Amino acid sequence: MKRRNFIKKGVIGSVAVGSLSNNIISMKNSNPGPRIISTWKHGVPANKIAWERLKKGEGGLTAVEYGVRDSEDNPDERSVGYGGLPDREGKVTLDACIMDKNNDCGAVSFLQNIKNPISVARLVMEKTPHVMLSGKGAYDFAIKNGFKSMNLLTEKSKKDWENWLKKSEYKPVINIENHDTISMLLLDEENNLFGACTTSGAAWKMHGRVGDSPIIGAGLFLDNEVGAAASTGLGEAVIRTAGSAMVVECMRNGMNPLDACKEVVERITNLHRNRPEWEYLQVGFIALSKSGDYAGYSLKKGFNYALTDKENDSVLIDADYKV
Ligand code: SD4
Repeated sequence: MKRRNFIKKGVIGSVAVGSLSNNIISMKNSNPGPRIISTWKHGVPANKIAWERLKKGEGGLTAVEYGVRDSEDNPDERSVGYGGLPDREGKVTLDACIMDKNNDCGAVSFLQNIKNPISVARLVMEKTPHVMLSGKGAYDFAIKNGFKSMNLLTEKSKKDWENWLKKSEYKPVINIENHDTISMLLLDEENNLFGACTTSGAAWKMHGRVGDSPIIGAGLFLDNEVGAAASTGLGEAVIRTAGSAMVVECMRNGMNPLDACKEVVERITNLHRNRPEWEYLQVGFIALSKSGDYAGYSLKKGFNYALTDKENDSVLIDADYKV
């Protein structure tokens, strides 16, 4: 199906607003107004902040940036930014990326001692000819642009790391107390898409390990003609399947967001069923189409995501799951 036809079908073929329980809403028209979805329960306050920024006219990019910064700033969110769980050497290393309606994007990976990697990612996008800066290069760039260096390892995270060292067993917990990487997708009043994703990555990873979250196409992808998708969970599995890009591509080929997420989770399942990490593997996707349809779907139970729009003041939705 040609791209234009697909988009048109999404508009003409849609029906009245459905219920939240079936995880997908079909829109009455092509301008559903602003809509924001983001992963996990920390998406609830993050969406509120993004929504306020959007309402003030600050634009979709600033809205997603400051939305996810809420999780980066919060030391009680143990898998994003300040207070995130460290790698096996006790270092907190951060990954983030951001993308706008024009496919412009910026990312940082393996960044240490800077609290807001998402804002550094935005600057990479706006001030450099590159898409991603990593490690010391990303840190130096941040410092040069006015970011402050700080210790991101809180006492709480240090204690958890010391406990982990006793067994030193690497088996990422499936849903870490229901909070995890934050990925946010936003559709603005003009039907333009924006996205952001930020994390401290898998706890107890090897030093230097980079996950899916800063990789455009893996942790986050959007095509302003089709839709946007983002992931959470075991990054290696998402990278192996180019997860978020594939969700968007499935939408381009006519699938609704829920079916697109299911299709990619199915591919991940088939690839990993016989691998040792299957035992602890969890991946989840959120997707938002150009016409405002949205969904969340995960491999295993426990994934949820936040929705904010004119009718929903940041509600938490349990995602459907495969097994
Ligand atoms: C990663 N996807 O680094 C991220 C972290 C995450 O559950 O979402 N973990 O693999």
